[in-house]
Amino acid sequence: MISLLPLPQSVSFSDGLFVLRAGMAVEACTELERVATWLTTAVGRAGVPLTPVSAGEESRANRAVGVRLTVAEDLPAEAYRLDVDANGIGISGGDEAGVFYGAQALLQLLPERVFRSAAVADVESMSVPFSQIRDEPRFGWRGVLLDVARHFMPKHDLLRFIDLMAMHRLNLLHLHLTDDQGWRVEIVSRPRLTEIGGWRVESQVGPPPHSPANGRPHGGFYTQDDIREIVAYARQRFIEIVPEIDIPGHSRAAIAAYPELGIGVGDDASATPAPAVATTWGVHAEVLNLEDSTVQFFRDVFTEIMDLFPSAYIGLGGDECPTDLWREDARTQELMRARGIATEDGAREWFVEQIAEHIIARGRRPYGWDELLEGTPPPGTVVASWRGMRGALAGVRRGYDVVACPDDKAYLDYRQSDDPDEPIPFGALLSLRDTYSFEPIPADATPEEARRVLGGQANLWTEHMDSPRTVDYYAYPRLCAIAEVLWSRRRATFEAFSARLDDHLRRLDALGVEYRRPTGPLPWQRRPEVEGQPLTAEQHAEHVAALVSGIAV
Ligand code: TNX
Repeated sequence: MISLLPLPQSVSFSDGLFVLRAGMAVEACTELERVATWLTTAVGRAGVPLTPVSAGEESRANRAVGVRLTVAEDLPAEAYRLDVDANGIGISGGDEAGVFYGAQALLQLLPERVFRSAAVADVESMSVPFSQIRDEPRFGWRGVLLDVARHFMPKHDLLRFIDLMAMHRLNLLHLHLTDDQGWRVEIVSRPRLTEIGGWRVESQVGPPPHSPANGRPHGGFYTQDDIREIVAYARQRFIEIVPEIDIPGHSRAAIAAYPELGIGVGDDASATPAPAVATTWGVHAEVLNLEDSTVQFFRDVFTEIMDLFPSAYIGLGGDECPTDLWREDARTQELMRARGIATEDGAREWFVEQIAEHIIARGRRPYGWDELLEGTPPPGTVVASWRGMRGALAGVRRGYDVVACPDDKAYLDYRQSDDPDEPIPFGALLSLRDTYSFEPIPADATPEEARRVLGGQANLWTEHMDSPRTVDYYAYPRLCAIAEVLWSRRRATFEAFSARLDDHLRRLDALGVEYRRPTGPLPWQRRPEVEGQPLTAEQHAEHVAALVSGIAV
């Protein structure tokens, strides 16, 4: 039996094999040309060259049709049907994306060598068991956050990351592009953001505050053409990229580049030197000031971002914004009085609102962290619940659409086991089993409230992932579990999931993914020199409860 992952709504196999041979046609209507080309390329490079042909085209007459791709009016968006019998392989989808997901499922029915980049056997055919699959996703927001700010991911590796997402039918990449430790996207009108903000002199190795630094510069950024390329590449794989520019906290890289955005930096006697791009992790005190010019600066930044990213959602952060500098700064207090802002928390809400309104005015939806619910974000704002599920419940009750990414189920920077060899143990224990128990709908939500849960996402914060190889280790196989939770309309037992995963890992092997082995880290995946800072479940729960107490449910 073949293991499919994510688990389809229904699947049945029957006796018999269809043999897909070199030279066979992949027949598709014009609307499905992109998917036909994608499938032909995937199977072709693994050694079975197929030929895409238009449905009804003459040239089809002299070719056996191996695969037929069609759009089916009776299926909803993203749903597909896959039928394999003696006549060949038929994939129909409710839309182009549905057909693409059917094609992804087909690859899993083929021998795992289809996931290699070139032929490894002198056989120009692959056999497919007779089968029937009916499938449709549970959620429309099947996301992953990738933090390219803490550690930059080179473009080539990001494209590979997108391919792996598509294989798991994840459809939304939340790109965390800016933070205290780096600014990773070119902004043409403000070049210093990447010239200065795009690199730091060294990095902390291990959890803050006490881990040592490595003395090694780190940097990198995507040019606007890189971004256009990445967005188009993702779109071909039915993945929407949602950019995030984090304001008004997590802004030290921007302030390092343009000190006039910060607090207490000026030419009077009280001026302090501009901060450098942060070299340590954790929450930093530097925040944006409340000047009109600073708001305008970020309106301009978001305008360029919205021109680059066609996404319906635009991330503005809003998380972890310390208010001490605002409280202590006379000019900020003066601005607060002038703007009728009573408290420093109100100052954060005010700043977020200036940018949120700018996003809404351009027909997009603001997207930010659950700290936004400590205030009242504009209607239409989408809230990501990260400090457990409290933000998700509070959000839906107040009429907001939410995305679930509770840290205790979906933070893939947390340690995968209690094994003393686990690299840089950090946060609570988040095993594969834990990720598979992730449930995006808050337990107490009514059916109407549940409809406001757009879906969920895993978050890959990269403080402790200094290379794409390490991202592989933290992401896989836990991301396989989360992908299944977000896609599948039925939940298997963890044991049944694990059994399918064993087969699925052979696919990841063929692709060269350096996932965490079920037996633990390989010797070179360990970091014995870094102490880490594991928390027990109790310590972690206490920590989160204190953080999230500002949100009323
Ligand atoms: C909290 S989640 C953060 C990130 C860190 C992460 C580490 C969120 C909105 N903020 O800045 O990288 O914890 O686990």
